[in-house]
Amino acid sequence: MRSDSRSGPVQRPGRGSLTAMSADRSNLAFGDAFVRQLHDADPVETQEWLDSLDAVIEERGPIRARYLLAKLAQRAHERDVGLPQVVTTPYINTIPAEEEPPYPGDEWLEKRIRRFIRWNAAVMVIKANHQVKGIGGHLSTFASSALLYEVGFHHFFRGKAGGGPGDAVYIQGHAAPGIYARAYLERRIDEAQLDRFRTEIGPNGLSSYPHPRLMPDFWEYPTVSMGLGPINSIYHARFYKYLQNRGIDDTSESRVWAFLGDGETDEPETLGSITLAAREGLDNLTWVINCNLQRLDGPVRGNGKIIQELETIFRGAGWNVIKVIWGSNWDPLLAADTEGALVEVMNATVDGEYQRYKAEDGAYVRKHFFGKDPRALRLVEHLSDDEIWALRRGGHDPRKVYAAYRAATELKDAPTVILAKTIKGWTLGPDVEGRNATHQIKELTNQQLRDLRDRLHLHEEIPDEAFEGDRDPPYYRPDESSPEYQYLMEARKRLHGPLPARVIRIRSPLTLPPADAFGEMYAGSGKAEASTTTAFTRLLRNLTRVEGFGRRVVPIVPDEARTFGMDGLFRELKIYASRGQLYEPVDAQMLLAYIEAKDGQILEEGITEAGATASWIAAATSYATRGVPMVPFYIFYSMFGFQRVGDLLWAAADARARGFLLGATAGRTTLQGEGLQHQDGHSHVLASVVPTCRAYDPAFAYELGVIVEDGIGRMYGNEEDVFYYLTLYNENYPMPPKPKGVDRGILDGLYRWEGAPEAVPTKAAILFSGTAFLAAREARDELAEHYGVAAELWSATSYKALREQALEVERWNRLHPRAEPLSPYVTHALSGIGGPVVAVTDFMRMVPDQIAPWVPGTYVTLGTDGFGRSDSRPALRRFFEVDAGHIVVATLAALARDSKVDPATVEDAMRRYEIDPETPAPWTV
Ligand SMILES: Cc1ncc(C[n+]2csc(CCOP(=O)(O)OP(=O)(O)O)c2C)c(N)n1
Ligand SMILES: [Mg+2]
Repeated sequence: MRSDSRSGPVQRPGRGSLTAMSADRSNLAFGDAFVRQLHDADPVETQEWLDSLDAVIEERGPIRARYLLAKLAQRAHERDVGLPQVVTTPYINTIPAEEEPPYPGDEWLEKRIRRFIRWNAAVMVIKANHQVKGIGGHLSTFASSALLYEVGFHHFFRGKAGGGPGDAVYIQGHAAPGIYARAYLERRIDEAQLDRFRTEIGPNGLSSYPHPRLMPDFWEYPTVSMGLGPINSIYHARFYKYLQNRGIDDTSESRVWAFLGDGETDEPETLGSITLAAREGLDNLTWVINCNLQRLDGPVRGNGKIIQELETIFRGAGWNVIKVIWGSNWDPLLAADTEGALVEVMNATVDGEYQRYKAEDGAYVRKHFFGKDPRALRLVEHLSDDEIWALRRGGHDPRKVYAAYRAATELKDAPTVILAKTIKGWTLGPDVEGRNATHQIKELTNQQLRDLRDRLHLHEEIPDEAFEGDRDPPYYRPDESSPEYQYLMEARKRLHGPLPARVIRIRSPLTLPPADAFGEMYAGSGKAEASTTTAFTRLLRNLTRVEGFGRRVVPIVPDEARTFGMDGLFRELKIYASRGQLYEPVDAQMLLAYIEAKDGQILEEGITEAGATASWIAAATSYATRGVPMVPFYIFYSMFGFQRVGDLLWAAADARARGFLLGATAGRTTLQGEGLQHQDGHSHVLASVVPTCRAYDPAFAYELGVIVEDGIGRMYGNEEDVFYYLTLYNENYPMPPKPKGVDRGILDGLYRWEGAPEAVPTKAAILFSGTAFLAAREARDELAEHYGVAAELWSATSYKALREQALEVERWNRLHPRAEPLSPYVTHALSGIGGPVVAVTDFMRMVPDQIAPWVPGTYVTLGTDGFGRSDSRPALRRFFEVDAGHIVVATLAALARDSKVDPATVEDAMRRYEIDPETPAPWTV
């Protein structure tokens, strides 16, 4: 293909030569795939154009030729000719110097403020490490991005004072020290707090990273697990458009800013949803990628250029890309570079070299960078080595950064990414700047600190005496009457107050649904069979119909609505589509038609569990971000929940998310046929690790109703920062009506569902959850009929809740040795059984094992440990040893241990139910 003469001479990508590289790439897309398929209506004319081009290349060189082609492409674009987009541009700033707006601030005062902040951030981390060896903290991330934040703080980020929700700013986790340092200047935190950076046990502690769970009045968005901030920011911005388009809240005055690291872009979550942002035209979203060319271990792309790589990806995805590579003092050099030699050197230099330059000096840069081309070298003849050294990177130049932010915020219909080139560890001195180890440096010697003080010109503020005797030098904040303080505060006043600040101010209260919204759940299904999934769909529909509340319900699905029988909601609630429906759907005539609408309520996220979870987080934190509580129900394959997006759900808990997660098609034997990758027997184990997740495994529609009703009350009435995980099954059976007096037990995790058959002497209890109810009930009947055992049936809706309550009681007892010991709920509830307790679940035994220490008497658990596989429900239940026969045998074996039945009885049951003791255990095969 490449040798085809029609596509022109093959250009080999020269080492790092971007011009060559981009020409080569566009040949592939443009020359081959496009031109070869077009009809040449006038070959003579074509040849004339080609000859002209050849002549320009030969006489004026490739740079002139490229200019002319670019100009032609520009004109073609202006005249709507429709050419494929160029995705890579030369390694220079996107905004030319002459198009920069004037800087609106006082550059000197802003520089002074930055210096104070840089100083305090460094001293805070260093002091923390002197106080507690190894406590950690980061100096160089913020050192590289200080200006990126500060331009935002002085000129862009809107706060919440005055009642509005302001902007949402996702701060890079490792930049936290700089944010504290600014808050200190603003008098929002004091020295005592700075001294407690990373010492959170006790009062006044500052958390290592942004954690709303730990600093609920300060941090808003957890970001330190790389990749999660970026994806959350996209869905956050999209959720603002959703609120706007549905007429629920005016979000037009809020922007979502996300600051991320260049290394962080390797996370699939970072780049995985960027096309959504472009497709949805999220002009309320601005990403600032701090391209310091380094990650933790070393260079991000030593052999390439991360900025160029990201430019291609983002442009290809439809984002507006603004590269901020070179500072203002490069402008005269670039203006003088009439032959394009300097740009060529810039293009040809790889990041590993750029990093090295900044760890050397001006003479080195002259020789190794400019020296690559004699014409480039001539451009800097008039500069001293020091002046060459002072040539700045774009991300450290306020004018360049301001111009980029301004352009980003003025653009309509597309998200913007700003690729800002910086130096990791900037201003921290030659031992830190650009060094591969810079990320983890958290201490500076007394001398290094003095040097930092000198570099920041803080001699007056931090005099020499401050360093005497190897003391930690003090923090510094200018007096309230100082011009710096006045300037800083004035800017924040103009922009509606400080930031970050997590303020819960309900601007649009939610009316809770009345009890009768749950009536259908409580009535039962009579003789008709239903699954808990269909019950949930009814409940969801009923809730969306509740006047005043229904509009706040946000159903979220990742391409599984049909799987869960929710397609019936498409017509009634409609699927959210920011541009409405531009086509007539194939099933338009049908009742269950796929209806999209601009004010649609359902968020149909497509096949992205990470995206759908981020979407859920956006809705689940709307009470805080906007003061508009929304009630999200995110329903998904339970196997693709915690297992797939566990870290996002952890971040959701950190962010104090409130909402419902529904793990459908739950269970390792109930979802028949699907096999190893689909059958979930452990999401309740994974859910058990999240402290604020209330996890339930209901068996009946009424249990579901009770849990959701209580959940809405807790989260939206009582303002509890918890969320719910409920598993739903797809097996049908008649849903019983709600018995009297069971609500408390359902919520606490356990209640007696049915007493034992009377007049049967031997006692036992069977605890079931979810669909294990069926086998439990059958086993109860078999035990009574064949073995004279009277087993009570108990529904165990939440082992997690039982365990947490028991742990609390146990702790109380431990710490109150003189008091009469209290009894955990589970112990108390099961105390009157008078026989063994057998628990059966469609999840791993680890789930019921959670309560083992507190069950009185003999306790046996049956569950689905091992890999799932495809087969029928009866075959799977036999295989995993959770069918009625196995429950009977387990109950009798427990009774035999307690010497209440003879071992021969157990053997008899094994024969009756054809259980072979030599069968290998399911988790071993
Ligand atoms: C998911 C995850 N993996 C690993 C880490 C550990 N980690 C913290 S910072 C860092 C490097 C960050 O590099 P970059 O994104 O370029 O940020 P910079 O500090 O250079 O601005 C790593 C690997 C993490 N915080 N989260
Ligand atoms: Mg980096």
